[in-house]
Amino acid sequence: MTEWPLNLAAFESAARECLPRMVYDYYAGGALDEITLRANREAYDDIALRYRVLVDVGRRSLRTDVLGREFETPVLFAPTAFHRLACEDGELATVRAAKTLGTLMVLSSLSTVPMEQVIAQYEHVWFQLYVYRDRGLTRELVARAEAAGAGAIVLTVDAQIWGRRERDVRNQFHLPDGINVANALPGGFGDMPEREGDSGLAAYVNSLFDPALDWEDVVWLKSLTKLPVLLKGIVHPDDARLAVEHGADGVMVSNHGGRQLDTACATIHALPDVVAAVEGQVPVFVDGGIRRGTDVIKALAYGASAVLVGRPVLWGLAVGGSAGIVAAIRSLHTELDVALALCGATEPARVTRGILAG
Ligand code: FNR
Ligand code: LAC
Repeated sequence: MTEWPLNLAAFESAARECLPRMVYDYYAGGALDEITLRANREAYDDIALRYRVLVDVGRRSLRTDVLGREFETPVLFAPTAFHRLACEDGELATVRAAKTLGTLMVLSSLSTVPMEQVIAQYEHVWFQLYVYRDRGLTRELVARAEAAGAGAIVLTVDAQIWGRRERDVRNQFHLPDGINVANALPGGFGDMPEREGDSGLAAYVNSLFDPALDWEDVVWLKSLTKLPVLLKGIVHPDDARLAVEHGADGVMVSNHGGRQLDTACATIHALPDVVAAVEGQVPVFVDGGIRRGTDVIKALAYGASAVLVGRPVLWGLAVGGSAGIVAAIRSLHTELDVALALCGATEPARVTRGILAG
């Protein structure tokens, strides 16, 4: 493709054109009535910017510190499953894009390329963990990620039971032949059952992931690894406090992109209380519905260290592989750069709460 879509909404439209219906629906969809899915995005529109003027913004940068490392941008890649549904190279294409952009990639447990191959491509990959009932397999996943060179473990805490995603039920979502849960193949959990009349992924998760996960498991996970452990899927300030108490090295405010508990609050509304609760002891990140440069500014203003995007990466991947992701995320960077300058800030770290009206 010589001319890329103009913005992330246009990337999504182009991706819808080129993906099979079952795949597009799996990527795009949310739980039940998709109220949270929409709220994540729309909540940003209701926050107004009270910009500053007459600041010299002639020299600007998007550079951002994440856990002591400097990245080219505050826009990180959220973990998303099954990239080979969008592009033959799958997660290998994604990690190449992360490297080109100088950002961080969080690799899903449900990768369709073995984690070792992905992590070998780039020094800034974190591994997202789903805890299997089979704790031996879980321990092995953590050990493999650490041995392969992952920089942190991101424990997803909002998906012990699968949200009901009606699009996937209707489409009887399953992995086509030749695509599997590559990280779990040695454990014998690489294949997803095809269930008549239901989502194959829901069947996989509900039978294999551990619904008994609790705070003691955070301590257990910390004991398994020297890597930082971040918790993804927190929206309540009391949980943010508990996360810090149990040794979490960071918190990701997320509702899984509206795919789990429908009518859960928009993440940008949950962010300020979580930031207040952790009292600067650990960094706070946010994802969900970030589609415009101004959305990023608002998240930073509420105290996020950086943001993550999920679906925008998948749209770029579907439209143009690795180059497509780079183009999609660069469109967001362009908007962010303009928004920063027009808010009177020269870099993400200089965005303050004062630029939010009200
Ligand atoms: C996800 N998400 C997710 N999260 C996670 O911890 N592990 C995973 O494997 C996945 N898989 C996944 C697949 C797809 C198709 C989507 C859309 C999302 C959730 C993801 O990390 C993130 O929280 C949301 O995608 C953020 O919202 P946006 O940016 O997609 O609106
Ligand atoms: C999802 C997963 C895999 O949301 O987390 O589909």
